[in-house]
Amino acid sequence: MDKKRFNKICKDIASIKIQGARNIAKAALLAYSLNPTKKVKKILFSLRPTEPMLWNVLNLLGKKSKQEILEHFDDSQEKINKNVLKIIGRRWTIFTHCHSTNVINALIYAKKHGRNFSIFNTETRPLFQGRKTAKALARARIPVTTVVEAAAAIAIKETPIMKKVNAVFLGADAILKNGDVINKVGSGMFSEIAYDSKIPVYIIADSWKFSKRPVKIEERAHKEIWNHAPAHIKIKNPAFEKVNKKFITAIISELGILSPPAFVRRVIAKYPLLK
Ligand code: RUB
Repeated sequence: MDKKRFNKICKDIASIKIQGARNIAKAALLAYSLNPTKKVKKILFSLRPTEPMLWNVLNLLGKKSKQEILEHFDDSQEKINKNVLKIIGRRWTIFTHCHSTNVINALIYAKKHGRNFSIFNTETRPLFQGRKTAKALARARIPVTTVVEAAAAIAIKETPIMKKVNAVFLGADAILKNGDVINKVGSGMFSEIAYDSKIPVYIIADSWKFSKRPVKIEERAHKEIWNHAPAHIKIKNPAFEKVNKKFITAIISELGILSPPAFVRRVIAKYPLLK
């Protein structure tokens, strides 16, 4: 195997240089196909513990070809884009968090298809993935305003442009069999704020993020929050958070625009091999 290439992919996944469920799964597929052994699979699974799309993709290899799996990523994104286009209203303001390729690609597609909307996004501490999102949207000429997470309630409920945002769009790392979703920490809190203000919350995600198994929440290095913190200060750095299905208006995937329970029924029927 090309050890140098393999190690570089692992390092980039672990350090969040490669981030987001979809990019991680694609990169892991590439790394695994360099040397498809049980040991390599175990190493790849351990890099980001909250990523069922990574497990699903590696477990499907053998039952589906690498080419078929790669095609799935693009086909499903195309269908997601078309589904998202159906729901974006005129002059909407949309709130989003962290960096999700499923969300960003759908927004760029909507812009290209004549939708006029603007975005509020969070900077996403501690690693600032929100800046990546803001840059990608600005490059696509989508008006974007970045806020600190602490300003999220203000941004969601009373933006300077409109009374409140029209919708919250979030990606997903995992969609669980009870219909709850796991996404970047903060997602649960923002969804609850939106729910209380009767603002719809859409999860925009490839259905291969579905997991029948329980999913562990990754706890990341404390130094991401406070490097060289004085002694006796405890730091917690959970990377993800559950979004209760009651806050979710719909999961928009390649399978359609579905309520969480309807999504779970559809994904199990369509992809019985997903674990
Ligand atoms: C990224 C994150 C994204 C999901 C979905 O967290 O929470 O919303 O992974 O991304 P991190 P995508 O930066 O810790 O990986 O739509 O790209 O699959």
